[in-house]
Amino acid sequence: MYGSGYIPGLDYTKLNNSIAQEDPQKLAEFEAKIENGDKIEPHDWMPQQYRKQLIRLIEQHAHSEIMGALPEGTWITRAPTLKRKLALIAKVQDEIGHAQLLYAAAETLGKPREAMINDLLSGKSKYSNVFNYPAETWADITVIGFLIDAAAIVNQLLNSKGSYGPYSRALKRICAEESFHLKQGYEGFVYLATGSPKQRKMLQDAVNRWWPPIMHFFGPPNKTSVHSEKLMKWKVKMASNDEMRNRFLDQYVPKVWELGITLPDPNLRKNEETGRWEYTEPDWEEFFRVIKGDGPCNKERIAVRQWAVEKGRWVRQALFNPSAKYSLPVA
Ligand code: BYC
Repeated sequence: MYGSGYIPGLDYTKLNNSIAQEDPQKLAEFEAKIENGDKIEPHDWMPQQYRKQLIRLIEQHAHSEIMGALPEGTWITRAPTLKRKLALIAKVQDEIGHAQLLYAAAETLGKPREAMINDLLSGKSKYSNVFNYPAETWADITVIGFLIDAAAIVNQLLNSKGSYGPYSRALKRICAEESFHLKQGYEGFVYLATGSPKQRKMLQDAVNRWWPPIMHFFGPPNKTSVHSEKLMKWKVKMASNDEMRNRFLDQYVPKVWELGITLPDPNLRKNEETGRWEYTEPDWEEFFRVIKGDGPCNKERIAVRQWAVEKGRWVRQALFNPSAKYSLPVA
């Protein structure tokens, strides 16, 4: 009922976690291809666990894009100027487009889109922690546009060099658009940081609120990351969670500090000898609570998606099965 790139013939629900039963010859050839930097394409042989992990990760990424549009979407009607309203509408539209690209990439692995949406609604599939927090003021939109888009670009630029062709190509296109969002976000951030005392305070408060979720964005520390080892071996993930976090801090903390905006961590500093950033570990218990569905906005976000599924059903029916009878929703 959601259409597009789904390749039938594979029962994704029967994928298991074991590589022990894989044909060793095929596995060796697959790993040699990856080692060589070749791309894996949908019809190539791949271990069950590679397929399963990719479905999990790409699907989670797609869900994050549609959920990410929600906090931003709540500010379209309240944007401070027409210029900013138009730019925000365009950005939200882009994020939904990213989800379309990513769902299509995940479908090439055998999971139908309807199943992905059902798993999002039931809480079986996760989406990015950051989108479970409210956007309280216009400055929150600016922080999302600058720092969350920046964090996403660090992750996506690296993984666009990954081994699975459809994901890698989707990420390249997404990064081109995200780079534009980042410029837009940074411009808005500089505008508030160099504005009136009230604007600066609004921005500083938003940065303070968003800093812990942004630190969480790259996932738990390496030593507790569950999937990194396998994903990095198979070049799905091109850097560890801590490495991505470090790259983000390296590129963006100086940009925040040079505007006189502070970050709510007294231990945040770059160790010039090691080149690594030192920081207070964010509250990882909060992170796990939020991604398991107990964040400030989880219920609200899922309810909006549920509403969209119900209100859009007749459109999907009309598109994919035009001769069938369908009923228009009552306004
Ligand atoms: N949020 O073993 P680990 C955007 C989960 S949207 C939620 O290290 P992995 C934008 C993880 O799933 C772009 N859950 O995981 C849109 C696992 O749980 P399960 C968002 C997280 O996969 C609109 C457990 O924690 N980007 O830019 O090796 C407006 C253990 O973690 C998170 C993506 O989605 C998290 N932050 O690495 C503006 C990138 N972190 O599944 C902007 C795609 C970890 O075993 N995802 N978990 O139950 C990835 O690259 C990887 O999944 C991660 C985590 C690096 C995030």
